[in-house]
Amino acid sequence: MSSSLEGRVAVVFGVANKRSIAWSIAQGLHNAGAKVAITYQNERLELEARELIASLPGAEGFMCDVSDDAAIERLFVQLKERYGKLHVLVHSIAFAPAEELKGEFVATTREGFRIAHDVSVYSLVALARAASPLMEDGGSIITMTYYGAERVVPRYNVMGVAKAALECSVRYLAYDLGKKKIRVNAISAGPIKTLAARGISGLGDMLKAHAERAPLQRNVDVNEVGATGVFLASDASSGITGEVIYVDCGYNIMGF
Ligand code: NAD
Ligand code: 0WE
Repeated sequence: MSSSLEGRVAVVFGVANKRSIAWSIAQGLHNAGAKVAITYQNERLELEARELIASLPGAEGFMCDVSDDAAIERLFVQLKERYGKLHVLVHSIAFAPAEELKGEFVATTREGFRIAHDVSVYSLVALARAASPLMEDGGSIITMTYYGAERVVPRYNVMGVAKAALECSVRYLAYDLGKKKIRVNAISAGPIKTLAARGISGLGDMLKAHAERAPLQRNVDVNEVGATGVFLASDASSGITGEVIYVDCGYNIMGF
C-alpha cells in the first residue's frame, strides 16, 4: 500500500493563515505528490491565502463560503472544469458566534446553535455530496474534530454539541459513500494555537494542563496533524472509514 499521492487531486477547505491546520495538511498532501486546490472563505482572507498558495508549486486557489449552497455549486463546477476528477477532500472548518464560546452552554441561543451546526457540520454533508460525483476512482474525505464532542470542556459549549454531530455525520457519510469506495474519517486534534483558538480565554492554561496530563507530556504539533491527514488521504489507510483518529499525544485515553 502506497503513501504516495502522485496523480491525485485534493481540495482543502479552511486555510485562513500559515497556522491553520488546513495549511499543514495542504503542504503534506503537496509533498506526497498531490495536485492541491485550496479554498478560502471570503475576500478578507483572500490576500493571505493567495500568498500561501503561491508558495506551493501547482496549487490553485478558489473562494467558497460553505454556508452558501450556490457558492458550493459554483466551486465544484470550477473544480470539474479544472481537474476533471477528485480524490481527496479536507474539511477543516468550524464557526460559532463568539458570544457562544464565553458563558454557559445553557445560554446557547437558537441562532448561535443554528450557525454553529450549519457552518461546522452541515457543510461536511453538503461538500461530501458535491464531491462524490467527481470521486470516480473512490476517494478520502477528512474532517477535523475535538475532544469537547465527548467530554465537557468549559466554554467549548455549542461547538462540543456540533462536533458530536460532526463525528456522527462521519459515520453516516462513511456508510452511504462506502459503496463508491469513498472513505470518510475525522482527526481529533489536541489544542493548537491557531486563529480559531487564539481568541479563547484560558487557552494558555488549557495547553499547559494538556501537556501535563497527556502520556507524551507535551502538546501536539500542527504538522503531526498534517501527517495524519496525509495518511488518511493515502492508500496506506485504505481499510479505515467512519473513524475518529486521535492526534492528541494520548490525552483522551486518561481517566485520572
Ligand atoms: P483556523 O481559524 O485556521 O481554521 C478555521 C477555518 O474555518 C478558517 O480558515 C475559516 O476561514 C474557516 N471558515 C469558517 N467559516 C467558514 C465559512 N462559512 N466558509 C468557509 N470557511 C469557513 O483554525 P484551525 O484551528 O485550523 O481550525 C480548523 C479545524 O480544526 C476546525 O474544524 C476546528 O474545530 C478544528 N480543531 C482545532 C483545534 C485547535 O485547537 N486549533 C483542535 C481540534 C480541532
Ligand atoms: O474548534 C475549535 C474552535 C472553533 C471556533 C473558534 C472560534 C473563535 C472565533 C469556532 N468558532 C469561533 N468563533 C469565533 O468567533 N477548537 C477546538 C479550539 C478551541 O476553542 C475552544 C477551546 C478550544 C480547544 C473554546 C473554548 C474552550 C476550548
